[in-house]
Amino acid sequence: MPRALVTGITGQDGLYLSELLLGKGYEVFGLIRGQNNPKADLVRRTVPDVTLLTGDLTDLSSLLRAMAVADPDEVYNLGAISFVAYSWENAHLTTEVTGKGVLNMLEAVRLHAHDDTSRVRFYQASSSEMFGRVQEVPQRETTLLWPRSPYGVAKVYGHYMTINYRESYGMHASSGILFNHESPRRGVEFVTRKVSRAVARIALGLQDSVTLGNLDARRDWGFAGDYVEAMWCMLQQEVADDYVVATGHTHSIRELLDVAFAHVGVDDWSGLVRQDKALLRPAEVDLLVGDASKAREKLGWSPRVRFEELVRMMVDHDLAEQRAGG
Ligand code: NDP
Ligand code: GDR
Repeated sequence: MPRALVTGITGQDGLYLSELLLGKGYEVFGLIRGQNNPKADLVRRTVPDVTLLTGDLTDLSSLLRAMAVADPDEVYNLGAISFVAYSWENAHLTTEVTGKGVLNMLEAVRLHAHDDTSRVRFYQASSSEMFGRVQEVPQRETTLLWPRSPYGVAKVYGHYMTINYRESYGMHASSGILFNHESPRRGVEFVTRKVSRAVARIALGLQDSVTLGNLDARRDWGFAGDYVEAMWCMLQQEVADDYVVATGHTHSIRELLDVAFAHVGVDDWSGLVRQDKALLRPAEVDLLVGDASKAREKLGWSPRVRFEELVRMMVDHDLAEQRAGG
């Protein structure tokens, strides 16, 4: 039975990836931080077969302990402070967790594996946010990185540290440069879920409007359930490498609003959406659209769920959740 250690187990991707790995017969260990983490119950309910180990990406000794207990064949480093807007207000903490946390996890793998570093395969959750200021469209593995947020800068550090451990120690370490991926499990702070939840509540008469920031930014949005398959595929390759994972289609926040409101029968949402300058970011990433041809050719991966279907899935989930009392 292969063994996997997943950091960020309480997050959107941690849950989908755990389900995928358990379905493939893995023994799965999940790193969970904090004393009495409020999301522990959700993990226990959703993936009861996962063994939870206490640890924090900022605490190397806890990572070494987790490695000793899990003794994994594969490590998926999904843990991070992942909300871009928050990263300006908490830049040092974001750097510690999202950036240096990767170094800590790589060191824990290296020290645990002693000289035999290829024994443990490592996945790093890199991000399209690393592309930042538009240099090339669509963005691919070779596109110049120009991050526009403390989060993006921290991810670039983690990305290059992963490559460095591959080149320095022969570690089987891969980075997935994943574009935005969403689902009904997406945190409510992110724009897709904020919109799907608000649209459901407006349709049910529970709120009057939703307040957003920049409506013109464009994102390449896919379904998280599809994207965790790409993570797993990367670690099954003979040689470690880096891959863009994206749909190749881009949509604005306005288009997201069009699809979400249309699903509840509202064609003109202009009176239901407010804009607040406080929600604009100090520096914005205007346009993301990825070229995933390398993942398609080498991993045989392609996304299944399209944008419209994804948005409708999220609104339907939120309608059901709100009807049941939120
Ligand atoms: P979430 O925000 O849903 O989950 C983040 C996870 O990181 C949570 O489980 C959180 O645990 C954990 N975490 C936070 N701080 C620490 C810490 N100090 N030590 C250990 N764990 C910690 O993110 P997603 O599931 O959406 O994303 C997974 C990864 O992929 C992240 O690294 C993200 O940056 C990256 N990514 C995500 C994309 C997306 O569109 N979803 C796209 C590209 C990259 P806790 O319950 O303790 O808060
Ligand atoms: P992003 O996702 O920053 O791309 O990072 P988010 O959903 O937060 O923002 C997407 C775009 O929507 C605009 N926007 C708003 N965003 C939020 N959250 N709330 C609003 O009210 C709002 N109004 C407009 C933003 O300005 C932005 O342009 C996500 C995270 O999952 C990262 O961890 C991951 O690395 C990247 O995707 C790829």
